[in-house]
Amino acid sequence: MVFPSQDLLDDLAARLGPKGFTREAEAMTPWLSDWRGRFHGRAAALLSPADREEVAATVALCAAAGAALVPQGGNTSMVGGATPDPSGAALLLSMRRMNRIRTIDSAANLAVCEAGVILAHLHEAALAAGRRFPLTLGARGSATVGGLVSTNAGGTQVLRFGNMRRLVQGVEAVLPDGSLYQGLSPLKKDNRGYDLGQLLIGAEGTLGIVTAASLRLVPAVGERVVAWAGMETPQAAMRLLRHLETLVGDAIEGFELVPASALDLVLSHIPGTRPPLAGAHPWNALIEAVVPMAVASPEKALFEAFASALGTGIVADATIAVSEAQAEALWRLRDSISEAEKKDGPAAKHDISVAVADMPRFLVEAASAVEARFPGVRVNAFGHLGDGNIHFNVRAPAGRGADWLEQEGEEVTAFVHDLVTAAGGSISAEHGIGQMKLVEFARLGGATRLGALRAIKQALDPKGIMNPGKLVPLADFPSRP
Ligand code: FAD
Ligand code: 2HG
Ligand code: ZN
Repeated sequence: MVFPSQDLLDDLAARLGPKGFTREAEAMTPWLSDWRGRFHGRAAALLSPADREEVAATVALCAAAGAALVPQGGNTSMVGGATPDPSGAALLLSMRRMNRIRTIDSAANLAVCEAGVILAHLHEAALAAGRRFPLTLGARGSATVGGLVSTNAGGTQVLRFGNMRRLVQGVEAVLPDGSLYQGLSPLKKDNRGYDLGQLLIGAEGTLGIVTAASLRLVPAVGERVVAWAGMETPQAAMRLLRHLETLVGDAIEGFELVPASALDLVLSHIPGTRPPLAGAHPWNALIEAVVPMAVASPEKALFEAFASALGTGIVADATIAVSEAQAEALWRLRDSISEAEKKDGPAAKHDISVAVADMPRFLVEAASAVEARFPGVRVNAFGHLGDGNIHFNVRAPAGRGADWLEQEGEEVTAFVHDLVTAAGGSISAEHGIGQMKLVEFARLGGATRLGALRAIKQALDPKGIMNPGKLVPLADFPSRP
């Protein structure tokens, strides 16, 4: 990688001004490690452009010099996607100053947001306009539109509204040569060949810098009902989901699987949390049903569905929140799992998917296989059961520290990923590849997929300046024995 010359740094400083350019360690350090504290990098400077013109000028200058850029939004990546490498050659390109919601059109149900808009701010703005942006996740207070688009983020509402790919109408981006792609057009139909916007969604900053996106809005929440149910097995949880969908319909938009291990972590590490049910259950589900204004309340339907699920033994116990405060408290139990797991110690993290119907059996069998193969480890498998996407995290044996991840993490991960691959699944359901999964992606991605990815990367970013070392394995890594 080319180190930026003093001339390039001077040009960038002059173009971006004091608010947009710094080399001060104090300003840069918080952004040089990932959220989980697993990856640590260095950067030649922190660039914070204020608008798309400044982004375009920055990229053009870097392209001419062959200098690498690492785009960053809220820095909540789960795969080290926004952390530069330790060489210090790359320039960190923060999009956080570009935080303007350009328009909210409630008639067209569209919001045009700059890349640095924080998800929670978009939620508030949509609500003020009588609408809702339905995608949400635990990092909503920091994750940005640009990061969400670039990782094709999922979250806890995918069941009903899909992931970012389904919610993005158009993308505006600066391509690796510094040109501006203006793809925010509101056209409903447009078949002019390859869809560049779709290509940029999930590209993890390797094909360009997303400067803005137009996002689909849905009707505001009229009423929501949040409930918690305890059960014996993940199979019972899947049966409950299907049961609720039959009786309550598509009002069911959140259905999150929480094992006793995850709940225990939250209750021991997150202040102010309380057990949701009187007794403990091996598995739990957090359920959210939402209807827009003017539609009959889902509460009665959910209550009756639970009554029959209790009657048939699918569910052992259940509670329905009777206030917004209680609903928020139940969601807090779910949304704090990553934080609690982080406080507890190291874990090898696996964001996997298999066919939805196969997941309950897969996760029980895979957990037994992993715990038998690596004695002492503790599987903490939670998340988006209704999407067939579980965070199959393997916690270090009790008392082991970060050295465990260094020494055994790779082997554990390869073991889990081999099971997933044998089941026809994906080793990255929603978090992307970043740097964390690069070697495993090279090993398991398949020649056709990897060949196409490399060809696209080479065509659009021939100098390899966009987020190098992420997502696209440039070389074949040696296969594991
Ligand atoms: P960053 O972390 O800054 O960057 C992510 C990637 O996008 C990097 O590769 C970066 O280079 C690139 N990038 C960022 N901005 C741009 C841009 N403007 N143009 C081009 N590339 C860019 N993810 C889920 O999918 N579902 C979840 O349920 C979920 N829950 C989470 C819960 C917690 C507590 C945490 C910490 C993370 C969670 N995540 C989840 C992961 C993360 O929040 C998402 O991946 C999110 O989309 C990242 O947004 P960000 O702005 O923080 O991006
Ligand atoms: C979630 O669903 C996130 O909570 C984070 O995707 C998952 O910490 C994790 O492994
Ligand atoms: Zn998730």
